[in-house]
Amino acid sequence: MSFDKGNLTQNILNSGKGLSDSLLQAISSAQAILGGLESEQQKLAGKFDELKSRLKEGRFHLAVLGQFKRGKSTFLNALLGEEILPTSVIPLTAIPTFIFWESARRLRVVFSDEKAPIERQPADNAELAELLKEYVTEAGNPKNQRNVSLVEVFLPSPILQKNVVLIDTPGIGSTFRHNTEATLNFLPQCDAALFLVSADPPVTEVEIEFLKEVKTKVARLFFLLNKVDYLDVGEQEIVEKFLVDVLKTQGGFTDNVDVFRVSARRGLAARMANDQALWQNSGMQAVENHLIEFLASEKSGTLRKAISGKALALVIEAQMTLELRIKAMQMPLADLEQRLTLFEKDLQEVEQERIVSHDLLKGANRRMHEFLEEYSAKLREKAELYLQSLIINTIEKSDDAKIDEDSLSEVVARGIPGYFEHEVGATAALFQEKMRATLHPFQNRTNSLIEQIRKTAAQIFEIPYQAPEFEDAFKVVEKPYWVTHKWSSNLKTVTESIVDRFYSAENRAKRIQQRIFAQVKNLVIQNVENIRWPIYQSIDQTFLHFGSELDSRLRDTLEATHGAIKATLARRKSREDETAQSLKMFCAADEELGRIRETLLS
Ligand SMILES: Nc1nc2c(ncn2[C@@H]2O[C@H](COP(=O)(O)OP(=O)(O)OP(=O)(O)O)[C@@H](O)[C@H]2O)c(=O)[nH]1
Ligand SMILES: [Mg+2]
Repeated sequence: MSFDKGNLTQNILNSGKGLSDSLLQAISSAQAILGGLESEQQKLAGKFDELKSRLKEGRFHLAVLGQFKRGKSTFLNALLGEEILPTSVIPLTAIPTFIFWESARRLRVVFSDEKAPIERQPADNAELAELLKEYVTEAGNPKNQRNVSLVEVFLPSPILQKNVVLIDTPGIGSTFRHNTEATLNFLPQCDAALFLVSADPPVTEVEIEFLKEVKTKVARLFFLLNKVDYLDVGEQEIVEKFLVDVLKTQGGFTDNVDVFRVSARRGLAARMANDQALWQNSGMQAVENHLIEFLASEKSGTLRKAISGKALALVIEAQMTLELRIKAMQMPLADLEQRLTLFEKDLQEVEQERIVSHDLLKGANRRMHEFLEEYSAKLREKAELYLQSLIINTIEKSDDAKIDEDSLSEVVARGIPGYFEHEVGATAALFQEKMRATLHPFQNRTNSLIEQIRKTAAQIFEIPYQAPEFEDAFKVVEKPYWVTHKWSSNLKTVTESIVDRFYSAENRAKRIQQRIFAQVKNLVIQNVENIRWPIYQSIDQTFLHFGSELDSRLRDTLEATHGAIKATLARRKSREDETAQSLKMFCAADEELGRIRETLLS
């Protein structure tokens, strides 16, 4: 315990030094006060760390999407005011690139295989641009042979300081379909997406199809009509009207569609020449204002409200622990002993309930595994039927004599990624929901035990009762694994048996079909296993994490109530003379927390 009243104000001032943000300051002050007290307060002080990092993490994720060569990378360079992202007249960006704010330039390349990420600190933007070319472009990294899964760029660019993360994505519709899949997978984490189309041609079928998928994944979608420098104002109006019509009639957009007309190229030139009029004229100013100023600050406002509420709940909880200590110090010793005995009787009941809950949790874990096995068996059956139907359709369409195993293998190999990519997403979502539903009652039970302990403590020791704020203990352990997953889709080359030659064309086709079917079976087994095994592990880890999280919450509550009272009693018995001093200190801390509470409420 290293807290004294004289240092209190200094402590608070120091903790908030250099922070202009009042919420961050209130959080840091509460943390500083609690950090100098007993273990139950120190634990609460630690919980403020998470709030601090969530404040910092609450960045606005904005992805730029569109068909290849629409000018996505040029647009982002214009926003950044630097020529960093590679741009070209041929399809270029092959890897999603995330751009974050940081005071020094840095590059981080993350791989989809076992390789450790690469970190670089380029001396200037030119070096950074060169490095990026090596990893994110089709020319530097053809067909993604380096197995890069994403690239992170850290830059001291002013726009990023507005708590925005910009994401450059590979253009859709080029020959690299795997890049489109990669883009679709991270979209749910984006707060908004900008969809770039350009005047030449206005909008294509590929874009409309892609948009339909994007629409289901991103909450806010905006359109940029880029390259308007090719058109005069009259033509721009015609193209914009055409775009809006197509989005409404074919893209399924019913509400108003936001379209910004820009010339990213002029915008970039404006930034390079520091020409404000040209920046305004290029249409970039309007986009910047709308997206970054308005949307990002809206998000940050909502986040701050939520965090301020959580900080308040923690301060209130801390005050309850302080008041319990204060009461235990002020009460006559005999009285304190008596009330403690009463409290302990009640706690025995809580312990019984905790044990029962643990046994029930084990049963739920077992049942979840049984369900997974049944589910996987069905998945195998379904996948096999699907792939068989692909083969049968192909055979039916071709002449029996001309059927060859290589082209049938091709059909299967092409069908597998799309099919399993979908199944993996659906399966993961299903299990996540099922686990959440299963675990929810356990969380409720633990929460009511915690409430019971606190209510009893408040009643017996006559302090005001404060209802705690409960966090969700459910967390799926395991990262989404479908992003980087490679599907096995290659059938082993089958050398046509010599015997086949003696069969009629029809029988020969049948024999080929049988052989391919047998291999499809093996492929299905492998691929379903790729889905089943991570989920199998995730179930166990999630249950384990959940069980220990609930236990530790219960332990913390017991420590903050029963533990604190017992410790005070023991200290009073051995060092009664120190009590007066400690009492003063706890009262001062309680008072300061009261002031912070008022700030958070205002
Ligand atoms: N005229 C004109 N050209 C532009 C504009 N914006 C981009 N371009 C050009 O369009 C070409 C493609 O630009 P990029 O920024 O590489 O396009 P991208 O969408 O990132 O392309 P991918 O990465 O391949 O998907 C380049 O030659 C740019 O200079 C613009 O506003 N006007
Ligand atoms: Mg690009």
